[in-house]
Amino acid sequence: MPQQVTVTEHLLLHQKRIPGATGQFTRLFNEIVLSAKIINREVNKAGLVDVLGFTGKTNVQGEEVKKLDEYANRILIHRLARSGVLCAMASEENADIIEVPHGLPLGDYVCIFDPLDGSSNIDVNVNIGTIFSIFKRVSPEDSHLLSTDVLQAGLHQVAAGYVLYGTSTMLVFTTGDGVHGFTLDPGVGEFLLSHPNIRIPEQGRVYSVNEGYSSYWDEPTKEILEYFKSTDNNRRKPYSGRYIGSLVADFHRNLIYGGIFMYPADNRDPKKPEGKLRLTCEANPMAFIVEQAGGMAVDGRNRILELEVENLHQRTPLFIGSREDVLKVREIYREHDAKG
Ligand code: AHM
Ligand code: MG
Repeated sequence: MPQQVTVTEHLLLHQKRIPGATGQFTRLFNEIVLSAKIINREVNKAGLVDVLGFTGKTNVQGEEVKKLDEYANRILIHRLARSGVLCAMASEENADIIEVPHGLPLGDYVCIFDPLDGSSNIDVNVNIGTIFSIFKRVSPEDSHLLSTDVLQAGLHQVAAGYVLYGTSTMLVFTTGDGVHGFTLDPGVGEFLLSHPNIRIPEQGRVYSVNEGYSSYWDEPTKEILEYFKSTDNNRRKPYSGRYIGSLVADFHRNLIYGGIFMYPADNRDPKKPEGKLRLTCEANPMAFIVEQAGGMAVDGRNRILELEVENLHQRTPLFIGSREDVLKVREIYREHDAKG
């Protein structure tokens, strides 16, 4: 009979290997898992009940917010606040750091999340996901929380992961000890280990980018695309183009099959020269996961995990995926920089 390791069992094993572990992290993770199951239930009902459509409101970045985003956000904030192990949270949907309500117990962890990424896909039954990133506070436990506790470089993440609501629902995460994937068995309501020790292929065969924006790109990005499409690349044949427009889904496919996801800088909107994706709740967690799986993530020139975080909703260009493909991106940027 197969082993059927649940995510909780997996975490307890992990905890045993950490000297001085208090169980706080496992408690936090259990709340994320429970939130994911609740969100999954609502996502699955989305086509049946009237949770579809716009709320008519916009989030802090001026984008339309749909009801399921709000629901997922509320669930995560509610459950995580009650975990007793967090000192602060931050969400893509909230302008500021979210403090744990007065009177609830506090802990050392900080959790940053995108409650429902790819929400423009909700109405058409296309995959969406939840992304999370976990840090430990750096200021002393009993002192006042500082913004630097939340705005830490991705390098300091202690865990990161995503939930993919798809044909089956998966939880993929790292605690710095490889990347492991769990699939939700809806019959028993548990995430079961289905993809232990995921390794991304060294070189992919897929590129994922919104090519519709190519006239807004800088020269290196245009050249990068030509490279992947040409017969004169490492593979001696063009890569396949695959773009869902849902980061979690595009990333997950590339993680398993190999490939590169790109959301480059563009000059479409002078207010967003860094592209669309957010460093704290999208690029950093995915970069931690991809590196733990043997891949790479850069903004073109620099490693994502080393970027300085200046504000919660900072955006960054993102090139992420198989090592050889991301190295090529960096090489093309370097050649352009050398030419001046
Ligand atoms: P969101 O956080 O508002 O859902 O936006 C992020 C999503 C990503 O999932 C996806 O990679 C990207 O937006 C797609 O953007 P575009 O439609 O510009 O290609
Ligand atoms: Mg998002």
